[in-house]
Amino acid sequence: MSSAEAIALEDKYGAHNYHPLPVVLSRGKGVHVWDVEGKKYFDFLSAYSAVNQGHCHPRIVDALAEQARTLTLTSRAFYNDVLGVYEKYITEYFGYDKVLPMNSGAEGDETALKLARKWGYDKKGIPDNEAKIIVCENNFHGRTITVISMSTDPDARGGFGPYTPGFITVPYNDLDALENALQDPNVAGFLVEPIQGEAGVYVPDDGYLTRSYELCKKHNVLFIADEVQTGIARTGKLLACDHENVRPDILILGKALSGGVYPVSAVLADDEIMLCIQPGQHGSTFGGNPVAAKVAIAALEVVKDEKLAENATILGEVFRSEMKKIKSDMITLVRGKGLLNAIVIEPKGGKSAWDVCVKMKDNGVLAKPTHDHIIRFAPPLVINETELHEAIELIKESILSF
Ligand code: IF1
Repeated sequence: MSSAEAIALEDKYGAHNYHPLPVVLSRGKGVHVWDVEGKKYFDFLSAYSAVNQGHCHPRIVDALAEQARTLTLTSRAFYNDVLGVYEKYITEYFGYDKVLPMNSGAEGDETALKLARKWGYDKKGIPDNEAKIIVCENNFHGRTITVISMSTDPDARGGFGPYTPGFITVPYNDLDALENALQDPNVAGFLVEPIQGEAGVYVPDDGYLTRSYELCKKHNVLFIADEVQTGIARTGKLLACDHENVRPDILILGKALSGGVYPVSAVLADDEIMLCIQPGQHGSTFGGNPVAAKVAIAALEVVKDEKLAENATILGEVFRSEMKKIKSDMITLVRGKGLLNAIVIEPKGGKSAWDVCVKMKDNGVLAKPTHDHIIRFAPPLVINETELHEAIELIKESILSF
């Protein structure tokens, strides 16, 4: 199949809910992907940080294959011999009493919202149906109706009303605004991305997470961290919250929890919160299935065994310093943490971030703009220094070609 044929099929038979870069991929291995014509690329998007362990990591694929031949799905109507082992492994791995396993990141956020509201009613004594959740402007937490009800992005939320009520929006990285919003006694939780990914890799001021957490505790409000994109070693620590030693009351994981091999998400919390949901009050057909459980264990083992967080810290520094050396008036800002980075592109001669990404594609590096003028760079965390320098040269060449 040619690229043109594949694109035509998707255009004719698939919903038009994306506008992909014109490249048709057919194989992935480690930091590389190949298109149907056999051209090789560095993947600098990693499926939005779901492929932190590298494409088709053998240990994770083997875990998938072995369990897929044994028992794929029991539903939670019955027990199985894998889920409990996974639940023990992941709760000890992140240091929480319990986990509620789901599939997508959005389901993880929805689960966290239900937990926070239920805790608000059962434990904080908020009057029924009055619970509020504080969220940040320019957040991204998924695409469901309730999740976009929290969004301030017209593209994400426009045209899908009516919206779920009960959300208070504050500016990101603004402690005064948060403290002000926390005066409302009916606030159950504060949901925040430790670094705002989709917004363009906004790294908050040092201390923002710590002070936010402290303000939440002062007002008996749950601190809920959405680490779907920033978690699993992406920012140079196992969790982005670890940079400030903040332990979220509710932790939301997804994406690289499976290394991009299978849809796996998870919500972790201690008993006081988690046990507010009782049988029949939440669930999912595939949530915590045996294949997801085995895949997630393997994906988490790889993170530790291959020291992906340490590698992300070291190579993230290299990447940002090299990006800052590029002599181009198109680059107005370089920011990020670990291997979650972005450059802000000033359009030049009618050329935009999209044009830079198309040029990078031609030069063998795949990345995609977010919000028109920001290019996010997030290679798999298994990248080594030689590969990073090779990719940096291709990125430089692409930008300097304008
Ligand atoms: C798309 C964005 C990234 C997320 C955070 C929850 C979710 C996401 C912090 C939901 C998902 C994905 C969704 C995908 C593109 C990508 C994305 F551009 F949309 F915003 F990464 F920044 N919390 N992000 O980043 O997880 O339900 O997708 O498994 O929807 O276009 P999901």
